[in-house]
Amino acid sequence: MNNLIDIANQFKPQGKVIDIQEFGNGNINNTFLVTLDSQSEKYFILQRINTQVFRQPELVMQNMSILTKHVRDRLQHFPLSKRRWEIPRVLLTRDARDCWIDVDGSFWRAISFIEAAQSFDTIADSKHGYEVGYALGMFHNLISDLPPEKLADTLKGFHITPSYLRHYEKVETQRIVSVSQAKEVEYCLQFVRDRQTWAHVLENAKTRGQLHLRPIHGDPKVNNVMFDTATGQAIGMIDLDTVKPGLIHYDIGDCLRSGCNLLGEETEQWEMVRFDTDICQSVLQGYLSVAKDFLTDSDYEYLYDAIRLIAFELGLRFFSDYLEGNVYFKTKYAEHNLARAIVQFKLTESIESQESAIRAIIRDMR
Ligand code: GN1
Ligand code: MG
Repeated sequence: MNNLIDIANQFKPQGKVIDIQEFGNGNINNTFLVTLDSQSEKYFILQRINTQVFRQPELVMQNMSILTKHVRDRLQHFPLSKRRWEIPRVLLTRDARDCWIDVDGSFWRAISFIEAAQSFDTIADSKHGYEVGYALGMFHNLISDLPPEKLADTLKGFHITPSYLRHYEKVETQRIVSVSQAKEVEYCLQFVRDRQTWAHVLENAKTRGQLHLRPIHGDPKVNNVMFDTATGQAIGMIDLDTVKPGLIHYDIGDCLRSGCNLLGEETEQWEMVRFDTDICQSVLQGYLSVAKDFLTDSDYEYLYDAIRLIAFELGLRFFSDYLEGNVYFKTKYAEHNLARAIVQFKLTESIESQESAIRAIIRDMR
């Protein structure tokens, strides 16, 4: 705790640090909420970046600064008339740096806390779904004129499904865990086997020039959308570590795979996992209410595949990590990543079984 207070104090807090608590449930970084004895800014967020995952954390900070500056400039010139919109601010250290490296070599950074706002792990109803879609659409809208080459590639291979497959093939042959859950593991092995060739769908479309790189959020799951506590309106997206050039399809797919699974990605009730098409419709309506102008015909063509693929891909990432001995995602027990993988595979199955309904929703919105 003392150590944490020392680190928090590096970021010139506007008052005395009176409390530091673990915050949120991220799978990669360590996040803390710092409470201050202050009238003006009562809280800020302190994070230790996992440098096993983000090998060049300084580039993560660089992307964050470029993106947040771009959004702030846009909003200054074209303010949103009907709602509040927030983007976290990077807080600087006493020597005006955007990070603090501690004695152990850990990489720390601080960002502002968005007041009078909250996030949710699952979507409650269609109105909530519309707002989640609106948040991602507005996020994309505000950066649609930011050239993607201004952003660094901070996480090579992120959301490139064929790279995850190659990695999977490697760990699958050199499994280091003793596999006790034989039935579940066999289900996952077969599940991946059956979808191996299709998994190239978005990357092939990119190679053919049908889909183009743009700046993306990278991790727009439901609990990264902030809601105003009074109005219930979405007012911003947090967790900007994975901002980088990519396909907006990764974002739309990730938002829908997380939002339309009403049991949430940590559920233990695998058999009950469904992809809710009503919520899908409301999320897409919210998204398109602010994103229609920059979607091309090809973008629409690949939306269904994106939804199916990102659910499959996350399942594949969890499963590979399980086979490898849980080296990437934080886990609470040995089979945690296996359980998470099955949830995503069941969700993928549900998406596949509703393909015509999902395609019809997309078609009717064009
Ligand atoms: C990770 O750490 P968190 O929860 O923000 C992961 C995402 C996954 C997500 C699944 C850098 O995000 O890609 O979708 O877990 N982030 C990284 O919950 O791999
Ligand atoms: Mg994240």
